[in-house]
Amino acid sequence: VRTLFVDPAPRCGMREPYEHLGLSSLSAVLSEKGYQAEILSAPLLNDSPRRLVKKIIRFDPHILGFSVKEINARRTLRLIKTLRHAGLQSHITLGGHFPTFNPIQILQDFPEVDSIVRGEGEYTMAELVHALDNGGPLSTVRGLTYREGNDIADNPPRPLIEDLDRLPFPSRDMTPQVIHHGGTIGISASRGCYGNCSFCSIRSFYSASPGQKWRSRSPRHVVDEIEMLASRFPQTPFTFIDDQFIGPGEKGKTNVLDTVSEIQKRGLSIQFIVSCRVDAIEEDLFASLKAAGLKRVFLGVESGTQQGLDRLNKKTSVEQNKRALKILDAIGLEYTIAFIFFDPYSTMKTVKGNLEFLSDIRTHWQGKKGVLSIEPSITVHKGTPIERHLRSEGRLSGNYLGYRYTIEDRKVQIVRTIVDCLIRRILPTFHQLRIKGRSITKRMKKRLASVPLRMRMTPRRKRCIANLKKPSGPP
Ligand code: B12
Ligand code: SF4
Repeated sequence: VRTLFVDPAPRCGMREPYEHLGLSSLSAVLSEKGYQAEILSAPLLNDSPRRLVKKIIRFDPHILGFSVKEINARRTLRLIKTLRHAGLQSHITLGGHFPTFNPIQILQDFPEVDSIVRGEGEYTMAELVHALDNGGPLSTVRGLTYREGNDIADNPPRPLIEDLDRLPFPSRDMTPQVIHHGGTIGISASRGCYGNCSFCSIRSFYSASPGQKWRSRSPRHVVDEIEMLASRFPQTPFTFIDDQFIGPGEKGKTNVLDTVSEIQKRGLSIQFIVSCRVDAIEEDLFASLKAAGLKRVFLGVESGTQQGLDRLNKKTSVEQNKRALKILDAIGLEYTIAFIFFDPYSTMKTVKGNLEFLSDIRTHWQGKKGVLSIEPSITVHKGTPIERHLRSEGRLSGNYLGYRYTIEDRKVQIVRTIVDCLIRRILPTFHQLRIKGRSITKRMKKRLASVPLRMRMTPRRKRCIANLKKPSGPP
C-alpha cells in the first residue's frame, strides 16, 4: 500500500523553511510497520496548487493524507475537489488541528473526503492503513471519523500516546532540503501545554483524547536523536517545536536540566532554539541552557497590559514579561517576542497600553538580541475558549472554515484595520525584499500599489467599512 502525506501550506516568504514533524512521525510509524509512505511538502518545494495536483496524480497513492491547519483549510479542500475531478481514486484522509475540531462538518460538506484522523495520528493512521489494506472494518479504529454508506461514523477517541519514547524517530527525508534552504532541524521533546490561553487550541486538541495532556520523552531518548542528527547534519541548529520547552512543575525543570547534562556528558556541540512562557524564565536554568547551546528563545509575551493578559488568560503579569526580558538580556540570549496587538475586547486604553509597553521595552527588541513578532489581531480558532466566548455573545460570523469578529469599540476597529494592513501586507514586502535582496523598487512599488486597490475592492473590506459606518453603541 502506497501512502502519500501532503503538507499543502503555501510557502511564506517571511518564514524559514521547516519540516513537518507530525507528518515525519506518521511516516516513520508506517515504515516501521512495513508500509511505504512519502511526504510531499508544498511550502518546502514551493509548489503551486496546480503543480501539487500534478505530482499527486503522478504518484497515484492508495491512501492520501493531508495535514490541515485552519489557515489552509479552504485551499486544501479546493485541492481535493480538483484531484477528484481529475479522477483520483485514493482514500483521502485528513489530520491535524483543523480536522480534529470539525470532523463531522467536513465529511458532511465535502463528499470528496473519506475519513478524518482525530488527535495524535500515529497509531490511528497505522490501523487505518492496515484496515484498508486487508479489507478490515474501520469501526474498530479508535480516533477515526469516516463515511459508512450514507452515514458518518464517529469512533471513540484514541487515548494519547502514554510513552513517547516508544515512537520511532521521525523520518528525515525533508531535512536535507530544509537545511539547504537555510532552515533548522525540528525536534520534539514533549507534547502538550499546561497553559490554557484563550486564543490557543493546544489544550482543547489534547483534551479531546483521554490521557495525560503534557508528556515528555526521556532526556536520554531526546539526546540520542540529537546525537544521531548532529552526526548526520553537522553544524545545523535545532529548533525544539515543543509548545513549552520547560514542562510544568519540578518534573519539567528536572527534565530540562537532565537533557542539558546529557548533551554536555556526550560532548555534543550544538545550538538550539526553544519556545516558552515568560514565567518559565529563571536565571540559573537559562544560564545552564545557554551553556548547552541555547541560542534563541521564542517568548509568549502576548500583551503589554494586565487587562490584555487577563483576557487572554495568560496567567502572567506585565512585570513577569519585563522580568523575563531582563533575565535573557543579562544572560546574553537572543529572543523573539510574540505579541498580539488586538483582541476582540481591545479598547483605546489597552491599545495605548500596548504601545507604551513596546516603547518601554524597545531597547530590548531594537537591540541586537531581540526580535518583535507581532500578530496584529487574534485569529479565532475552533476549539478555543475565545471561540466559545464570542459565540455565546453572538459576535462570531463566518463558519468553521474561518471565523470573523469585529472589535466592539469602533475606533479600535479602525486602528486594527490599518495595523492589519500594515503588518500583513506592507511590512512583509520590506521583509521579503531584505531577505531576498532583489529588484527592490520594482516589487515594492507593485506591492504598495496593490494595497489600496485591494482595500477598496475585496468584499471583506466592503463589509468592514460598512460596519464602521454604522452608528456606534452596543451591537
Ligand atoms: C512548529 C509549528 C509551526 C511551524 C512549522 C509548522 C509545521 N507544519 O510543522 C511554523 C512556524 C512554520 C508554523 C506556522 C504556523 N502555525 Co504553527 N505550530 C507549530 C507547533 C508549535 C508544533 C507543530 C508540530 O510539529 N507538532 C508536533 C507534531 C507531532 O504534532 P502535529 O503536527 O499536530 O501532528 C500530529 C497530529 O496533529 C496528527 N496529524 C497532523 N497532520 C496529520 C495528517 C494526517 C493525514 C494524519 C492522519 C494525522 C495528522 O498526527 C500527528 C502525529 O501525532 C503547533 C502547536 C502544536 N503543538 O501542534 C503550532 C500550530 C499547529 N500552528 C498554528 C498556527 C495558527 C500557525 C500559523 C497560522 C501561525 C501564523 N499566524 O502564521 C502558521 C501557519 C503556516 C501554514 N501556512 O501552515 C496553530 C494551528 C491552529 C489551527 N487550529 O489550525 C497551532 C496548533 C498553534 C496554536 N497555538 O494554536 N507552525
Ligand atoms: S502557553 Fe502557549 S502553548 Fe500554552 S496554551 Fe498558552 S499560547 Fe498555547
